[in-house]
Amino acid sequence: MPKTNTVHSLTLYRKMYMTRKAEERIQIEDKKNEMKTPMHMSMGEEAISAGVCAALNKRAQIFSTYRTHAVYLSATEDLKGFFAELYGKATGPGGGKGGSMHLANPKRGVIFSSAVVATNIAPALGAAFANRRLGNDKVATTFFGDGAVDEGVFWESINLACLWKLPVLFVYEDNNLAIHTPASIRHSYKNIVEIVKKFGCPAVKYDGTDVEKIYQLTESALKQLKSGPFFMSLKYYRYLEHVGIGEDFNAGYRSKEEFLKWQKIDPLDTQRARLVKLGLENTVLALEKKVLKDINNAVDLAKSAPFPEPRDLYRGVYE
Ligand SMILES: Cc1ncc(C[n+]2csc(CCOP(=O)(O)OP(=O)(O)O)c2C)c(N)n1
Ligand SMILES: [Mg+2]
Repeated sequence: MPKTNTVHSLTLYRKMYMTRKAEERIQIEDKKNEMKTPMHMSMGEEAISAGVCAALNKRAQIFSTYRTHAVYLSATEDLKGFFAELYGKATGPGGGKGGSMHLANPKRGVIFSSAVVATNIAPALGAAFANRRLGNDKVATTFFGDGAVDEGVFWESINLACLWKLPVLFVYEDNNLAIHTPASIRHSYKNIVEIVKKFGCPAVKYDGTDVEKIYQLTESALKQLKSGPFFMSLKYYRYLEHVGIGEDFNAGYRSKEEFLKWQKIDPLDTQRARLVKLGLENTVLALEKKVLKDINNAVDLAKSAPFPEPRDLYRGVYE
């Protein structure tokens, strides 16, 4: 593998490792009840965010759901801001008022995150329209789940994006669940990709656990955006409960066996094995050590940072 590709493969792994370990740290810290924010964890979906965000790089202009952790860290690698925001501190990118569901940092490519399902789709069209007029190189990208396509705004957005040939990247994160409800009793169709194609939008269905493949897919999608939107459907398995830091295999809507099957193709394990095969084990170990140190540092800093001032209550809300 050429050197540039090696560096790039390590970057993909770093983004995923950072997300997974930051969330494992959340699982420890959250029990202390100092982070007053509902957690929608990303475990299982790291390859999607890392692959797409690495390909977007500085061109990222992301509109995210409330399941923000992987997207935010993959786009920004900003552990300090991440933990500060979770602890509700003034040093967070949302001034401590956004929390886990509203992680955003427009200067670093994450425009906003919304807790209201599907509200982060249509604004990406507006951004794409503006980008085209301004002639800049930004890529309006919306990440959304299989629950979001149950809303009319998704279909209106696909329609308009195709009609106006807007350069929007649609990233459909398919975990087959809207909270506890499987797609089979929500969708009257089996294959969304085939429907989206009928609007005239190039669309592909892909494995959402292989970060290298997702990176390559995004790179090829970026080349096609000049002629209109691109839709990618990426299948993954949500490891944890819908909201919260724990497992929920005793809730009765899915089985632990299913989880164990998906764990065999865990995105981090796949990429790590690849890097080790390339003779990079020591580099990987050093990378992991550095990320863990950065997480410790970010948590310490967040804990000791000040809360926002009462006079800043409305700052950043309407301005
Ligand atoms: C407009 C709206 N309707 C309902 C809800 C309640 N709700 C929160 S998450 C969710 C499921 C969304 O599933 P999906 O889009 O697949 O995302 P995932 O949680 O699987 O990542 C629902 C229905 C909401 N937040 N907003
Ligand atoms: Mg879902």
